[in-house]
Amino acid sequence: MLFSMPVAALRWHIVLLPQRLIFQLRRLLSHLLALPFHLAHRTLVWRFCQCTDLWIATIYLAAKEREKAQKLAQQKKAAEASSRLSSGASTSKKGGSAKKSGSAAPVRSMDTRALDLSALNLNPQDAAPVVDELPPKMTIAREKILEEAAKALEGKGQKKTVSLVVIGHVDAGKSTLMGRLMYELGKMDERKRIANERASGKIGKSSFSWAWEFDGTTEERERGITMDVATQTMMTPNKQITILDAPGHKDFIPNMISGASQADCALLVVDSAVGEFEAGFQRGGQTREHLVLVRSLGVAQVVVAVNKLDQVNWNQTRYEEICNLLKPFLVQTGFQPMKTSFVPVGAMTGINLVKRDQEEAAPLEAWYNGPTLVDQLDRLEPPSRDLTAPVRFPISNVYKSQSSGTAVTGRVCSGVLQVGEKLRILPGDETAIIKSIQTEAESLQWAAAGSNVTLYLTAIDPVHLNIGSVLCPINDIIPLATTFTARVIIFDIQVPITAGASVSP
Ligand SMILES: Nc1nc2c(ncn2[C@@H]2O[C@H](COP(=O)(O)OP(=O)(O)OP(=O)(O)O)[C@@H](O)[C@H]2O)c(=O)[nH]1
Ligand SMILES: [Mg+2]
Repeated sequence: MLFSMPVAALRWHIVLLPQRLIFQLRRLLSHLLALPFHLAHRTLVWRFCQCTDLWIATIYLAAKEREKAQKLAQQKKAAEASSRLSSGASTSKKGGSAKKSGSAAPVRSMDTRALDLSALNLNPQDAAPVVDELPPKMTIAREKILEEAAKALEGKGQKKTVSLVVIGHVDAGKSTLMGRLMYELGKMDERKRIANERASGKIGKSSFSWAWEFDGTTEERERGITMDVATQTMMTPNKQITILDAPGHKDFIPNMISGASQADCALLVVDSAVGEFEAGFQRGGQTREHLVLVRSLGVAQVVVAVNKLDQVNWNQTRYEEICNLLKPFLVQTGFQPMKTSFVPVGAMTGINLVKRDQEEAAPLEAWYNGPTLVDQLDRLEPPSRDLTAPVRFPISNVYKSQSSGTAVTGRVCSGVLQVGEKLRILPGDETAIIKSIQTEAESLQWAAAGSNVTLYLTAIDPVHLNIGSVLCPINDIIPLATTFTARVIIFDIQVPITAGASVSP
């Protein structure tokens, strides 16, 4: 393409221009010769001139014809190339969102440098090759995954994984507690701490600086409340814990439920300040509501962090009062006393999270010598996981990432899945292929029951992916049902519900 113009110009100067000059010279010569003999040899000379003209014109036309033929051949070649390209484009459309994801995995590679598309007047965008995406293949035998997953469950060679939803009344200090814990465990560095402290101070929200580790959106930071579940991973001596920091405000209960539905255990944070604990624990308070919700979603173990004890001067009586109010309610909600534990903490100052050797911890040290919060979390036991059952992956969130395409997040409830596996999306008839599996920390080849992961999918249009849909194996889908039994939890109602009453979801 770059060289086609100079070559054409060169051809014109080297071949055609001299020919035209010769043509003009011969014409002049023939006229000069013809003049003296004009009358006598008029016919003869005229014919000679005509012949000369014809000869030169023939050469000129032949050159022109050759040039035209070459151009036509190029056009034909380019048209063939273009039709091959458009057939490539239609193949990628079949792949649905795969093309839109913009991920770099070209299916066809065509050497466009060899093609001269100039004659087609295509602009560069039209001529660009359409990038298609080859779905990855399954590479690991199912038996091998099952073997490795079983080893991980037993904690052989690696830490057991547990997911933990952080719940409690609004402003109990959930995000502050988790942010500070990240710092104490070395997951948040000093630079980040200082940056959060400065930036939160600038907008007059310095008391929320620890919470900023989890409250990441501008709106959350400006309003000083958590609105959606934020996820991070932390390591305790024996466990790898996925933290799901849920919102406490009642407006965001659906988001809290989405977090709780992905959790094995719960960390309930309560504010020990006088009047604050009571506000969360009374009817309609989120301490009560969250506990009922997590239990009904299958969570059986709960750690209660009694927070903000600095506000009551680390008063032991207040701590015990709170524990005594909560214990019967926990039993009533369905938590076994064996599976509940209590720990006094000061989230802001980091007291009794990982250690309590700070000066400010002295009043607590005077009456408490039990485990720290991390000790308690390290004792959480993951529930049994059904590895051999068919895959069930309820979608908690759907989004489109610029680099990797369509993504769904959630927890593998049962079975094992791997990169390259084709899954059915229920309800509906659509299928998708797993392009990659990600956790917060790493990229995986496979994931097993109990893992909270992000699946990047290919060969699916994102319109078919909805929160609440379930991914299943294509040959082992959730059976269809015409009736089902639901357990409905009713919180505050004004009028009693009677048989036959119509309800809206
Ligand atoms: N005095 C004192 N204040 C605390 C402590 N922990 C948290 N706070 C304050 O409590 C307020 C609320 O903290 P957050 O961490 O945002 O509370 P939250 O439970 O995450 O709130 P939502 O997620 O919106 O329900 C902030 O102003 C914190 O500074 C503590 O140990 N002592
Ligand atoms: Mg919060």
